[in-house]
Amino acid sequence: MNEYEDKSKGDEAEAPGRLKGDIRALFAFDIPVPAEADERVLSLAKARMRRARVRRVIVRWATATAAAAAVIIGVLVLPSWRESGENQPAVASATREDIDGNGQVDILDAFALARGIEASTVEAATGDMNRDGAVNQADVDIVAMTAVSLDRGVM
Ligand SMILES: [Ca+2]
Ligand SMILES: [Ca+2]
Repeated sequence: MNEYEDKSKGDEAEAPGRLKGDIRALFAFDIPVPAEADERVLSLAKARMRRARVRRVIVRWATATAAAAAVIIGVLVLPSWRESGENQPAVASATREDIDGNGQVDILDAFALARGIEASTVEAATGDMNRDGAVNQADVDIVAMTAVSLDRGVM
């Protein structure tokens, strides 16, 4: 039996006292570190943490800016682009179903005709789509069906 052998027999083995002392001596550092070196290491670590913090702020700011840009594009730019007619079906502006006269037949024309009927401001010459002599819901339905069928033709 040499001096490093474990003499304990229980489940919790424990290193003998001399082995513990030898291990401690092996890993004990007694190297003097100048205070300037300590300060330099500390300041380098702080500078590195500051740069990492700035990077995180920049990433968060860029993410928020991208999200805001997406919202702005979705809310402001896309509707005006749609209204510009670039992706609207080419419909003859002289169609009777174009109630508001903007050159396109869409569901807003049906809505405008329905409002006109409700306010009794539509004349038979402009609102009587089926030419039955009356301006009523049947004419609104014709305008709505025209708008829907034109939308389907685009897709
Ligand atoms: Ca129209
Ligand atoms: Ca009619």
